Amino acid sequence: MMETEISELETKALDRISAAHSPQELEAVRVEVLGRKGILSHISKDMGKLAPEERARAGKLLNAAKQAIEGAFERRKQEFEKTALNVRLDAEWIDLTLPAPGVRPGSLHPITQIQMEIEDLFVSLGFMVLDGPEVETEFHNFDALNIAPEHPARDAQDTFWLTDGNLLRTHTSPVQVRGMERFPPPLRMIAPGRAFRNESVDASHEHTFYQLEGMMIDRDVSVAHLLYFMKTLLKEIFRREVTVRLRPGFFPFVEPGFELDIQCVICGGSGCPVCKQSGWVELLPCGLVNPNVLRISGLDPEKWNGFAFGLGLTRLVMMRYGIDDIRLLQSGDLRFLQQF
Ligand code: FA5
Repeated sequence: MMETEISELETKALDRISAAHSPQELEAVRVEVLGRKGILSHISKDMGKLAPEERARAGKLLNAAKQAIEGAFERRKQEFEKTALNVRLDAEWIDLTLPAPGVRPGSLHPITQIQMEIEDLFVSLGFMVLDGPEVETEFHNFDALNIAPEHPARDAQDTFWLTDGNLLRTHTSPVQVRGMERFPPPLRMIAPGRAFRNESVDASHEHTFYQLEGMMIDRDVSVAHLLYFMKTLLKEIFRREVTVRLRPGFFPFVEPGFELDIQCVICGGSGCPVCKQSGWVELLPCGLVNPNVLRISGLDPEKWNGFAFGLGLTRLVMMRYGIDDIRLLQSGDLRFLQQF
């Protein structure tokens, strides 16, 4: 009688275990069948009432049933755990080859981009690219460029003087001098970099801005050579017709000297804060190297001459992209920078 009860119980329990839909359902079956107050322990208590012979048989059967049910329970439990793990792995799977969400790749600053374009152009024309210190000596920034001691450019209002007598270079022209000191002629060099002036800041003036110096020393260099290189530079950068004008300009280190201005692309020449209502933007002062400058650097002006120019790189970037305020360029404002 008890034996039938045990084998029916076993079949039913195994069916319920395999039919369980969730770990909770499975656990309920375990408590009900295998638990301390469960059916099996109930039956085992009842066994005390049986005759010893019958008890031995039923005991064996009960143990076998218990083992079978426990085994089935363990297997089903592991199945549930495996499924749960797979679900979690699926949900947490990350493709490490995808770009991280929300992080935009950066880009080069527009000044750097144009600087690199100009460097490529001049390298293709046989020029080398030189670097010079931003903290300069008075000699390289002024004396060697034939700028007299009483010249107003040396004034504390324009120049950031350092306490040791050096200064923050006011232009990239001292790299001309360093180039001549280091490399014997013929010499073709450009030198991009920062310049610093103690000036009040407005839409077209910064205290820290970029220039790009250029110099060519050779025999019989003429204004025609200078204009050829300046035109090539502007054509390459703007890739469209821009109106320029050339007028005499005075710089102690060139003779003759010129100012090459570009018609303001912000207002089309009608006048705005960038061009100070003049319609023109000073961009590219240049000229033939003053013989005194050659002499100071140890070159014989009877044998060598050349041209030099000092491109206002920051202003060029403004004209190329139609930027109407120079302060945007070094503002670090991502809304501005992300456009490039
Ligand atoms: C000079 O600095 C000369 N060293 C240039 C030169 C080199 C002439 C070689 C002849 C031969 P200037 O002070 O004009 O020149 O400055 C050159 C350019 O730098 C200007 O045309 C302008 O485009 C730019 N610039 C000057 N001051 C500022 C400023 N505060 N902010 C932004 N750009 C400026």
